[in-house]
Amino acid sequence: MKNEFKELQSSNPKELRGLVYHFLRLERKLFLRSDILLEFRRYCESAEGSCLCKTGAPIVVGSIQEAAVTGSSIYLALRPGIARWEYYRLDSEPMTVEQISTRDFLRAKESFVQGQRSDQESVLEIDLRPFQKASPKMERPRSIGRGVQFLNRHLAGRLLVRNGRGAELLFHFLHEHHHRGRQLMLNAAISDADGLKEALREAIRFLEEKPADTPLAELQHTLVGLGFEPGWGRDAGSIAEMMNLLSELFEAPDATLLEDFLSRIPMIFRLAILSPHGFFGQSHVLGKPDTGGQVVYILDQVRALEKELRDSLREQGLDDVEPKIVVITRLIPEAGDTTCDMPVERIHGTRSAEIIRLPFRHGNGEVVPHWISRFKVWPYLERFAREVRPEILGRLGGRPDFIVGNYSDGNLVASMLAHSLGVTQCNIAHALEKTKYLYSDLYWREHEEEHRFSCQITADLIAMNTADFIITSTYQEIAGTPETLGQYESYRTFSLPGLYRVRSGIDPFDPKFNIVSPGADPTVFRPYDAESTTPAEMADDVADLIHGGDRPDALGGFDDKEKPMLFAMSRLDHIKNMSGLLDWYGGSPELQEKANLLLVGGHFRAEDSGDEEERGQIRLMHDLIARHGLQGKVRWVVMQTDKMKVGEFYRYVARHRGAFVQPARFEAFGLTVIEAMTSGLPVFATRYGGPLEIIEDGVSGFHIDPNDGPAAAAVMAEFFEVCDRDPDRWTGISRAAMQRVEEHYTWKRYARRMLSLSRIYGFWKYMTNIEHAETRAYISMFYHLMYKPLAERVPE
Ligand code: UDP
Ligand code: LCN
Repeated sequence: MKNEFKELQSSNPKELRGLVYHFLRLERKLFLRSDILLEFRRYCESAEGSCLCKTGAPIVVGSIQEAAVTGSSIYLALRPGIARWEYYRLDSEPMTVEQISTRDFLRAKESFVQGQRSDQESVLEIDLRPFQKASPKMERPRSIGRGVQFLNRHLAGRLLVRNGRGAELLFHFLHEHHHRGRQLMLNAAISDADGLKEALREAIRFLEEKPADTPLAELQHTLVGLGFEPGWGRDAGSIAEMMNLLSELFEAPDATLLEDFLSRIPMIFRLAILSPHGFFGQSHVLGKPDTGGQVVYILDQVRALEKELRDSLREQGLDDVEPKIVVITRLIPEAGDTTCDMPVERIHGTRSAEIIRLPFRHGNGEVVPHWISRFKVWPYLERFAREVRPEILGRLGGRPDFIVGNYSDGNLVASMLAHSLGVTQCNIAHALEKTKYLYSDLYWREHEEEHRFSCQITADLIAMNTADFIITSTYQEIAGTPETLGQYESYRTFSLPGLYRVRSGIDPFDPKFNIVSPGADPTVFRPYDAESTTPAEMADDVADLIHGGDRPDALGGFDDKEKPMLFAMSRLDHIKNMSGLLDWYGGSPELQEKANLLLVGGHFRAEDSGDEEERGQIRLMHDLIARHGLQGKVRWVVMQTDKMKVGEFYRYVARHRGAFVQPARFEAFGLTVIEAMTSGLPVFATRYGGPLEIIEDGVSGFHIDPNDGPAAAAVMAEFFEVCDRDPDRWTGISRAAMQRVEEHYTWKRYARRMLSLSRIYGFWKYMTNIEHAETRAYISMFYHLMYKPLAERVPE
């Protein structure tokens, strides 16, 4: 953008100066992108600035993400492309434009909080770039989120082709595989890569003479004699196919062949998944504080992974090997109506997966009996990690093949455990709070009492950098869109004034990022027009909850029951914006004319809620219903904790040709969007976060802007209007929604992809020793000198 700025300065100096003054006159310190665009538009509408819109200014201004004003200078952060940043300072007298460093930009922002001190005092600076120099880096924004594939392409070329050393390494790698002391893949009869090539030729000859369905048991004796242990396949056909893949790889190495080959090797048997906070259980937990989609995600993930692992072990000829997955969480003695006080709980729908619970303990060893907000768990995590370690080893019968962390606390514990056990660490964020709360970094002190972002952001930075790979649900989670920054990208450069300044925290181009999107449980969420398997009693109850009369768990009702429904369901957090939806609906007679509003979530008596934020939302919702006179048009059903019933809600609304609304101010991913689309509901969902990527606007649903309620209401009203005239419109969107989910968002696809990535990653970790030892050492110092003191300050 440097040249564009120069050009502008020489062609329109007067107008550029005018623009700078326009911003200075506003006497604001910080501007977000939306404010900047608005003010630029205003300036261009004035006589003074009108000619700017015909210059390069709209492009330059369009790429500004943030501006900070100090005195007569404006500091700008420009994002000319996805995950690319440049910083500038504009001075008014005399008018100059200068490109500045990240440090100078951050320093200017810090000065709002720190005053002049930020200029004078030295501050801890974190810069991880030097550690990343040795690892291969992607360059194209399109490659972001496909890290392991990139590694595979990059390293296959480098390692396997060059001077034959790759073949020898590959041979040693195949020798490594065993399960509980039993050798798999190769035995001592083969002693080097040439021997392996020769043995492969013989084995393939032998196998190809047999009928393809000859079972392994009949072949095993000969194969073992040739040097091949179980793990290659279940019958002559599949074993020969796998062996041919390897022969081909030896002959002409190729990344796709390699991926195919690695995806079939029995490398993964045992997994530990961490989710310490919240009420983690299988029933009565949804809607409890801090327990939302993450629990749904993990339970569905475990079911899908166990099944995929078992299927692949069968394909590999290892029917007798049982995979084992454990989910580790905290035990909460005061667990109410949940099972969160049970040390062990079997996971329904799996053969052997378990939830293992260990309590948090105070420094003196006493068990913490009550629930603790996810924002305040920090002082307990190190001890928790120490205490769960032997439990994991005991339950799994050895070290896990990899450890998956969930959310900031789970990822930090995963980081400690993966290090102490020497295994691969995989992170899943679910939601990074940093981007959810405006200026949570800059004004961290204001949040400290309630949110402790100093701990959370520091924990995130630590866990991101120690992770071997990171799984995200969408692309935007990593790197945003051309206009907006990604959730991970927000950790690239930032300051916690008075604590530290990050010049380079995480790079969205890092190959550790991999997009693997979740789905919806197919046994619960089905198309509305599929044959019903819902028990009649449950179906009747759902119908009564929606269209019935007064009940203790449902408030309000519909005067005109023939109208389709707009359905929304979520926790009653401020950010979920259910009250916003109610307000838009209340403000739009057209929408009220076309549809009723069905809300599911929370409680409708504030005194029933244990959460202050929720109580505020409940009061606001009652107020809005009264203020807009919505009686007879709105039904409010309390949160639903039975998933089967939730599935029936979606289908019921779809059978009545309604639609689903996800009005959140920001939604990291949005499982309800996937559930609704799977059920065949047209969905109107926030354009901030995951739904922007899940839905193709106007094709498989609609994007709405939660900051423009009237426009959102108009889009919904228009949709129902069109459907009145043309019922095929509803069917078209409904079909496209189901197809979109089927093609991109299923747990089966997720499990296959995640296991394949883990195997490929495991292979390259072995081949190249991509340990991040230096990063670990640096981060370990950061943990001890920064994180621990911050965590100790959180009152226990
Ligand atoms: N949910 C539910 N009952 C409710 C509200 C929500 O079962 O009353 C479920 C919903 O079906 C979804 C999850 O909770 O599976 C919410 O996940 P999402 O990703 O939409 O949001 P989160 O709560 O994780 O922010
Ligand atoms: C947390 C969120 O905020 C949601 O957007 C996700 O769908 C959920 O976790 C599951 O990943």
